[in-house]
Amino acid sequence: MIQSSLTETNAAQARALDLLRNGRRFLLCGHVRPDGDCLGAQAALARVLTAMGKDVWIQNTDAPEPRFDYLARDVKFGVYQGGDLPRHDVSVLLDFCELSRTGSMEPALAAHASKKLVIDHHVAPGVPWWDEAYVDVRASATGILVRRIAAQLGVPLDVAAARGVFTSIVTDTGWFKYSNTDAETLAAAAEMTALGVVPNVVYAALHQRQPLGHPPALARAIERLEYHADGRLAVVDIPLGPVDSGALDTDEVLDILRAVERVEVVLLLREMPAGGVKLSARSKGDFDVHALARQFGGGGHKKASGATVLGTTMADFRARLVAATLAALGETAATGAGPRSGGTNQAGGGARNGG
Ligand SMILES: [Mn+2]
Repeated sequence: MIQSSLTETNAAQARALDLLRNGRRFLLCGHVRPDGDCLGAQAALARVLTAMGKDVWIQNTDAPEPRFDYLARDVKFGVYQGGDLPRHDVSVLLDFCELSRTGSMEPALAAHASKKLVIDHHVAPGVPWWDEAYVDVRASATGILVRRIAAQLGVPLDVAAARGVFTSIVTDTGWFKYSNTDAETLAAAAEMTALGVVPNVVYAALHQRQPLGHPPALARAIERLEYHADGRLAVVDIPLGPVDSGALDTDEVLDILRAVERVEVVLLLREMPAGGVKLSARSKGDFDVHALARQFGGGGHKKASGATVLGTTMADFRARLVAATLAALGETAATGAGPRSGGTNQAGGGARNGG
């Protein structure tokens, strides 16, 4: 089973491999605010293509967070400054498939004559617009797909590529604790370790370099917890201001809320400095947060999805989102009540009301 996913391809994946073999100059693009899977997959694919003698540029709208410095030592993560893109004949989108998620690079990428290749493990919304795609929605991380691609191209991974794949895996599986962790994931992690990745060093780099403000920011975020539907739904909204969300590891907030036995769905909302509200939705059981996020123009996976909603206020979006979630849970929201009152159990003795 593990071997077969490493060697077997479907027709679309075979065409994607041909494009990687035949292309000469590659531009690897990530989504805005690239996460560990996106950056890890970019790093790994950059090393693989470089080993094949290709010219490779990585370019994202946003610079990697400092915790990814250990990846940036081996590959250069370019930041798009506007204007012309590097000369290239294949653009590769890793860990997403919507051109709009490249942020400010979108117009330049859309106008460029390059072939567009998507390497992704998300459920694709809408009509396919790309030239080729290497997609498997069952893969736990995009980095897993890059490992498969390297094997299928016959290119061994070096330790820098292995660090990328390992980073992808641990980011998207929450260090092997989410339901997407499968045998291929663990086999890949073992292989990357054999190639020289030191797991505890990666863990320390990613998770033990928080600023002094992190625990207080975490505490203030958790204080905003509100339960609905007898605790089946946990909601935290973080407005601009009171919580320094720059100092906050939101995955940690989501993990803490999911640890509550009754909680089935967690919704984390953040007011964004540039406007709009960003949603991170997680499910612990059968609840489909992908279907929920789709209602608000987002996407992702069944148990982990997100959306960024522009032109709304936190209160308005939150009310619509909670109502949609309660409906999907088969719960009826209390009528005639604001989002913070009826049908809501205040957490922490109503700590919420003070803020
Ligand atoms: Mn991913």
